[in-house]
Amino acid sequence: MIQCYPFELLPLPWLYDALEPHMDTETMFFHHSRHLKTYVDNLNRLLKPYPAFHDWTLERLLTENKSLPEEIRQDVRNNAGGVYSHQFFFSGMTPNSTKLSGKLKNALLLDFDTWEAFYEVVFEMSLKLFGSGWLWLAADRRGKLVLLTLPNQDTPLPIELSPILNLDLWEHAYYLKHKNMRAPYIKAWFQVINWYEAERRYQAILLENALQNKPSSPCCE
Ligand code: MN3
Repeated sequence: MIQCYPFELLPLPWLYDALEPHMDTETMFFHHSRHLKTYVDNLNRLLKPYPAFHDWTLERLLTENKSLPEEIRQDVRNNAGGVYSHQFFFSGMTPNSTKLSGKLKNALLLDFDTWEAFYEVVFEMSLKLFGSGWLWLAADRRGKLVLLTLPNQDTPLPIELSPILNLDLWEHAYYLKHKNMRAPYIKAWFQVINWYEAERRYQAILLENALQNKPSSPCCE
């Protein structure tokens, strides 16, 4: 779905209590209706006086952030990043039971050998991120998987990585239920990852990469 100014608070793909007991109702309510809404409102307020950017998508505001006027550049980066990351995070979770499968499973096992090894790396990286930020599973232009953590509301888009999954590591994502304990929250996230959506995203990235790498003129011998 292509979104431009004025951005809207999109509804969650499920009810606030749908991810219980893994993600609690109160956190989901505040996370969506307060935190995400604030990013949406701030982004609209920032862009309102700049009609030249009203047809820019969230992705473009982030990848071409350096082209924005300096006085709004960092705030747009933070708030467009906040909108993009949260929408991506929420739609990457589901109350339905899904399984890692397909091309993403193959790529993941190629890099990490076993599911357990992948789990350990994600867990450790998420635990180690100091301060607020996100864990991202992304793919590069060749479809190779990349795991990284980024601070604040930064996304992998400006460094030419296409995201597959992300995990919110800001304290507001878990404090109401787990207080200062990040580890049980990371574990809970693994219970609600939408692996079908992750596979759909990965296949879309591979398709786009293939189209971009296609020679522009037909090869004739
Ligand atoms: Mn958040």
